[in-house]
Amino acid sequence: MLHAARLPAWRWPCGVAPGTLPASPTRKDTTIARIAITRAVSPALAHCELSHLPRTPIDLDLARRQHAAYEQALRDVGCEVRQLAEQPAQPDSVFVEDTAIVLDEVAVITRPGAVSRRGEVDSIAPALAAFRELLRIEAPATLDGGDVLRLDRVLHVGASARSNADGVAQLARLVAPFGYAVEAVPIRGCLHLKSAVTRIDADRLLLNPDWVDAGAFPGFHGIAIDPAEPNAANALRIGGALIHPASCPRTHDILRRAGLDVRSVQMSETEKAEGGVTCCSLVFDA
Ligand code: CIR
Repeated sequence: MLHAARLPAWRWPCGVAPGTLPASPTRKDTTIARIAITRAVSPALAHCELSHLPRTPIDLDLARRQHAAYEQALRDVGCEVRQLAEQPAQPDSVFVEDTAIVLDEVAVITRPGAVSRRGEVDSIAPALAAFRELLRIEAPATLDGGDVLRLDRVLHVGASARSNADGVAQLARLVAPFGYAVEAVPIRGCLHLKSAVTRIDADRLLLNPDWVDAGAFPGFHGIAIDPAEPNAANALRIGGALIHPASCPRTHDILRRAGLDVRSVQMSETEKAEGGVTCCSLVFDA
């Protein structure tokens, strides 16, 4: 049930002015809304970081239309979408997932592994400060939100090219007081842990067994993607629905046969920038 009326007044998308939103979280409120923070596609998206894909032309207008449809899919599954202003100097800034880890109790502002992405965090922090106490990953640590898979009270962190051992150790120290354990997970051949595995319901994971071992997640049953769709393991679970890229129809069939409510979204242009469905939002209960 959504009771958005009890939330702070909404004043974006012209940028977040620190101080215009409440300085401290109001966790005692009994009302709950599911918030999805997104960011408008940067006009510089074509200059994105690429690790595993060759650079191919990105249609910016199509990227923006697809992003709008993605935001509509978030609304359709019950989210209140709050879009941050575009960052023209930050090509990858649509991928807000990498800038923060939002837990029930606190939010951790990350220090992205790609130097070109460090400027993305400054405007995420005031946006999240309306809802959570903020903690920060500090140099020399690096951590991308796309590497953090929360499974109940365990935060699994991909040992990727973006998240270093200092990042894992700092995260562990920051969240231990709130009852979370942190575990590093080896990955291979992909950008982030959540490129390789995401949670699809209470006890099942969707994974690409070429990129991560199911044995890293005891107590969870792994469903393998269709091998013809290596990027299919990145699914965004919200409530009982699963937002999933339209580029992976074979895996949709697997998921539907497994009883899941799959919501297909076209993501071709952000996929060329190595982004998936989880990357484009930070979803949490207010
Ligand atoms: C990058 O390489 O950082 C971006 N081009 C893609 C980031 C995708 N984010 C994610 O998987 N969480």
